[in-house]
Amino acid sequence: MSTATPQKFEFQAEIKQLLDIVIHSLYTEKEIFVRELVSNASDALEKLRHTQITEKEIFDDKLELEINVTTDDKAKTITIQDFGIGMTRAELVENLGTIAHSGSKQFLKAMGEGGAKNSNLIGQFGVGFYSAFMVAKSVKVYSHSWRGAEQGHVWSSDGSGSYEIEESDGQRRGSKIVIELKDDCADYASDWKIKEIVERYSAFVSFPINLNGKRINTIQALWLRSKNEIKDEEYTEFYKFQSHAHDDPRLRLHFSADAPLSINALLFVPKDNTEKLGFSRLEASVALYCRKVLIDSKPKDLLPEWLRFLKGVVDSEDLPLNISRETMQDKALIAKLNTVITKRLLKFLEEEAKNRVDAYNEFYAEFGIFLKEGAAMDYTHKDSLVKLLRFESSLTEKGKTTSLADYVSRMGSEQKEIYYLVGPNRAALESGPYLEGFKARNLEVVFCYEPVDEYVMGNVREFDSKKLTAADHADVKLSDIPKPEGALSEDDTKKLTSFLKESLGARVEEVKASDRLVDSPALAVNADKFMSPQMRRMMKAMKKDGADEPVKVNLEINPRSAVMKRLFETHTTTPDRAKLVAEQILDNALISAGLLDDANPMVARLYKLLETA
Ligand code: FE6
Repeated sequence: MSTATPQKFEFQAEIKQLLDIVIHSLYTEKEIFVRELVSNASDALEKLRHTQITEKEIFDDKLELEINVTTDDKAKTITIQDFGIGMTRAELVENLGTIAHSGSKQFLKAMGEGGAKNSNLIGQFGVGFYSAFMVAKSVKVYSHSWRGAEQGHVWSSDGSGSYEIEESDGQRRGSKIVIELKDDCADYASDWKIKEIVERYSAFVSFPINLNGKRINTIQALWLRSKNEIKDEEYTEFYKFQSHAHDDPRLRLHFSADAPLSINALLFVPKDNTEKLGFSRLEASVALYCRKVLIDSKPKDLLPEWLRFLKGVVDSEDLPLNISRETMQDKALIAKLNTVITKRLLKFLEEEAKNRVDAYNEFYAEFGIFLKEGAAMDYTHKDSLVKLLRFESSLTEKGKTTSLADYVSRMGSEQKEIYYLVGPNRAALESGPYLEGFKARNLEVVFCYEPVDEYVMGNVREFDSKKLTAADHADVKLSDIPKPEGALSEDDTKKLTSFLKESLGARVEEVKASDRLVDSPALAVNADKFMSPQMRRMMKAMKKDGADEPVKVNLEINPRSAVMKRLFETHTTTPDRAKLVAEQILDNALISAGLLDDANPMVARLYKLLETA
């Protein structure tokens, strides 16, 4: 049979169907044809590299292992050329023209099973070449096999149902795919557009890619190289490239795993938390790759929400390129990746916290809020996350922090709970009335300064089997300490608390003698099981229902304080004035608790008291 004249072939029915599906289901992502053809070229080069090791005779053996992309906006063509293993005539026919070619049937099946619209499918099954017909009026494939004895050929088709093959002289080794673009796809003949697409999807292909003679991929897939060969500057350069960042990374984690999944990951924590600076909420931006080819630059479920501050790359060979958020199987695979990577990252942070305390604390000051979010919301990793939290406390110096584990190690044997107070800053908590009872008993209190802390502590609930307890809550029971001299007797105290309850009426749930006051005359403790003062403030700020209901507080008084002793004397002699004082004491306590909504009545009353002072 002579092959010198063009031979015409009909596409098999299955191929027509395949072409049809590719063209019609992926038309929203036409640009991926570039990724597919570049991936094919890269695979062909990789195969040649292997062949060079085992075979002596290679056609055109001096050629560089590189990919050349050229565009011609006048002729409306784009050409992708590789010097890889190339195809013989038989291979050209076989690779395209027969459905026997392994991937096609599976591909059709997968597309039918909900994979349509998924551009990753197509590379997976080795049918990426077909995507060229989304943008092509006609496609010509010039190819010469690495086997020297072969002739070169050109395959051509307009994708409508048939193709031709004829001999072609003067071919270099490898394949050259020339696409004559449809009129409405002429964009793909523009240099900048192709540059953008190649940089997006194929930036880490290991062979040089030249676009119109200029090298465009200069950054390596660092995550696949071994750690001890990589310099800090290379990591930084990679981080800046990958994350479009201008800062230096604060922390990095480069690791690989083989079981249960093959993973190569390179993760970075940036210098600054931009959410804290008031920028918008971060989006997941650790990109997912399979063997250096981008699958998704913002995969939503690859990492938990609270890790949205991470940058970098996860590459897994085990991913089917047809990964989809729809199928159960793939969801499970991503979930598995998620767990493995999150666990590894938590282990890394734990090591940092232990071995590089200052760096960890600086990281925590910037990004700790995300760990708190995780501790409160992510039940799977809660325990590891709570260990990573840091707080100031009544026993730390200002600006120094403690872990809950260290707090627990300092607890006396009779202490059963971990106490915390939420307030705007250290000074406010130290001068408020709540701390003194704990101080007098040598009980450490964790200080929380962020509005979310209330919510976090409430959700975390316990650490190391010890309950986290708000030190300003009515349920806190403190042990007896010896009563100092000169306090009101128990009887007199009873009389005074009855008087106060009578005077204050519905404004208080209960009035009682306090076991937690040392210096202050009185304090208000939150008696609301469901709403803390901080929550109430937040709800008021958001104008939520329920925030306007009267607060439920207990008033606790200090029978040792001069104010109370004096009030006890006057409550029988000048009851009207004593009633005003009682109300003033309650308002003072509410101010300290951050629960006084309207100061005007208090100011008016104070003037009244001052009149007779
Ligand atoms: C995909 C054209 C059929 C090689 N190099 C490159 N592409 C390749 C192969 N493919 N298959 C092998 C393909 C075509 C037709 C399949 Br017709 F590009 N670059 Cl070795």
